Amino acid sequence: MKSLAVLLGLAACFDGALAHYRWTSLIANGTKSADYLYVRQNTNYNSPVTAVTSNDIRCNVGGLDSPSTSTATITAGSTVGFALDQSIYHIGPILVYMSKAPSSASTYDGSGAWFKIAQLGPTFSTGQMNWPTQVSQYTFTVPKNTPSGEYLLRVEQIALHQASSEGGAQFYISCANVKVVGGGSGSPGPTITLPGGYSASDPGIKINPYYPVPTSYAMPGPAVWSG
Ligand SMILES: *[C@@H]1O[C@H](CO)[C@@H](O)[C@H](O)[C@H]1NC(C)=O
Ligand SMILES: [Cu+2]
Repeated sequence: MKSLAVLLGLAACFDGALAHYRWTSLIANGTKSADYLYVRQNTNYNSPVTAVTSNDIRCNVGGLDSPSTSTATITAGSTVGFALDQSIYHIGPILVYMSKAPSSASTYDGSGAWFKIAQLGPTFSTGQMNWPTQVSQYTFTVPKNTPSGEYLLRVEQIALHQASSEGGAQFYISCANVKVVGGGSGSPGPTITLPGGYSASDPGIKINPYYPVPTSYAMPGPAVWSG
């Protein structure tokens, strides 16, 4: 007869079909906005994206267009963020990217160049790799030198609990429509495309986070552009 612990363990493994934590709202001017006002709503309840070669890696399933999503005005150099509907409960890094829209953010499909503006990885202590826990929001600075204009702002958490086999990492993604004002004349980079910028075999994407305990972690994607 199976123990309760085993049953719970099995339930935790079949998480692909369950609703997960979602990045539902944008934080700007120190205020959390309404759910899906500025954040494009995905249509998969965050049953996570796992194929890095899919267009879904940009803005999640259903996020490539979102005519009902508004565009938030944000000031270059200010603190912006994303809040979740529930705290993150799988280990893994958080990364934030931007991509300039050819015209308006609301009609942009994210097929252009993406640059990274923030990331949060693990810390290491004797024999341990420690991940951020109880994260219910993540805030960061939009570089002061970001050129003014409309962008997609993309946040992702990459869950690594099943990442020891290729295709096992889970990508929890949301994109917001933003209009940067008060910007500068920086040249954001290095850039990647999505899909394209990640490989399923990247050392930060295919990794056994448990054993042997890693002593370093390579954040996926390009270096952070700090302006
Ligand atoms: C933030 O404040 C600026 C300046 O008052 C305003 O123009 C902008 O709309 C605000 N953005 C949001 C998302 O509330
Ligand atoms: Cu899960």
